[in-house]
Amino acid sequence: MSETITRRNFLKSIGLGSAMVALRLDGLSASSERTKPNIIFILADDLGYGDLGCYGQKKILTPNIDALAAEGMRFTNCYAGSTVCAPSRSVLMTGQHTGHTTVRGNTCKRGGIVQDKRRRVNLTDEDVTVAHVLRRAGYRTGLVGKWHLGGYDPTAGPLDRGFDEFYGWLTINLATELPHLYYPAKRYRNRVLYEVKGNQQGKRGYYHTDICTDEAIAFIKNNKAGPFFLDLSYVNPHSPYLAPSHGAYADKPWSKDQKTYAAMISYLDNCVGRLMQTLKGEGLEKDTIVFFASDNGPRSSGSTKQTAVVKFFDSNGPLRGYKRDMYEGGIRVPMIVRWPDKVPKNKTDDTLWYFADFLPTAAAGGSTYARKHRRYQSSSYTSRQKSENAGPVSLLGVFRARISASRSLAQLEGHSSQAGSGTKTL
Ligand SMILES: [Ca+2]
Repeated sequence: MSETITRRNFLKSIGLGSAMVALRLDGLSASSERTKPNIIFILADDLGYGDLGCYGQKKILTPNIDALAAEGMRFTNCYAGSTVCAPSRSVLMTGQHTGHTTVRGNTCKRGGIVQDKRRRVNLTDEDVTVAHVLRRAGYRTGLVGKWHLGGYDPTAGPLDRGFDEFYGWLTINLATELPHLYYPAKRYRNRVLYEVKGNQQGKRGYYHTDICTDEAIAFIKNNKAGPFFLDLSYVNPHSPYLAPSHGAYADKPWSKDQKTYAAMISYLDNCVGRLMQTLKGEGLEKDTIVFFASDNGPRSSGSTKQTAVVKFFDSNGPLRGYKRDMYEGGIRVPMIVRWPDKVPKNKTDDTLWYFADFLPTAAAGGSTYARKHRRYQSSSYTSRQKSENAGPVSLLGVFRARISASRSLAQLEGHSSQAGSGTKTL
C-alpha cells in the first residue's frame, strides 16, 4: 500500500508545520538585511527551445531575454513538466512528476468537471504548491496571467491554492475565451471579474501581455519590502497569433502569421525588459532571483499554417518534435536563471533538471523533501549523476558550485593578467 502525502504531512516533513518557520535561501551574506530573496518565475507559453536569440534563433529579436542569459545562467538540459500546458504547470507548482501530480493532462477521462464537452481536473485541497510553501515561509505570493490548474472548479483558483494575490484568468473555455485571449473583455483581480478598459464591445485596446506586465510591476512595487514570489505566466506565443503590430518585422518578406509570431515573441521580450527595469529602479535587482522558461515546446498541431510558422523559425532548434510530442522538442525548454552575484554571469550549463526541481530550489528544503518522499518522486539531476533515486532537489548547490568555479577562474585570469602586466615592464 502506498502512503498518501497529505498537505499537513508534507509541510510537517519539510519543517513548515511548526510555528518555528526557519526556512531561508542560502547564498546571501550574513550581514544582508534581506535573508530571503524575492523569486520571480516568468513562464512563456508554447515558446520553443530555438525561439530565443540566446538559444540560436536567427530571425526573431529577443535582446532583453538574451540579456537575462548574459547576466545569468542559461541551461541547455532543462525539461518542462510535460508536453502541454496544464500538467507542465502542475509539475512546476507541486514538485511532483506527472505520475503523481494531480493534473496530468489538459483534459482527462474521469473525475473532475465536464464543461463544453471537456473534462478537466483541478489541484485539490490536499495538494501543496510552491506558493503554499513560500507563503508559510513569509513570502507574499502572487500569480499573474494563466492559472490553468483549476479545471472548471471556481473554488480551485490560485487564491485557494497558496497565492495571496491573483490577476489573470482561470481555465480556458475554448468556445468563448480563446478568440479573446489577447484582448480580453474580462479578467480576474483576485476573486472579482472586472471589465478590462479598452477591450469592451470587441475593441482591441489593451493587449494581454501588457495587462500582465502592468499587473506584475504593480505587484512588485506594492510588495517591494519583500520577500515576494511572483509567478508571471504569460500566454505569448500561444495561438491564436495576435500582436498589436508587426513591429520590426512589418517589412519582412514573410507571411502574416510569420510576422505575427515573431512580433509576439519580441513583444514578450519587451515586457521582460520592462520588468527588469522595474527591478533595477526599485533597487531589487540583487535581491531577486529571476527564472525564465517555457511550459512546453512550440506548437505545430492545430493547423498546417502553424506548422509552417514554427518550421520557418526553426522553433524547436536542433531538437525533434513539437508541443504534444514526447520527444525532446516537445519537452526540453529554454531555462534562464539570473541572480546577480549568486549565479555566474554568461554561463551556459548542461545540468539535467526539470520543473519539479523548482519547488525545492525555491524553498531550499530540497534535501529534506527528497529524503522523506523519494519513493513518490522522479529521479532528478542529482540522482542521474549519482545513479540513485534521490527525488527532486534544490539547485542552489549547482548555483554555488558554478559561482565558486567562476570566481576561481576569475582569480586565475586576474593572476595571469597581473603576471602578464608585470612581464611588460622591461
Ligand atoms: Ca503551453
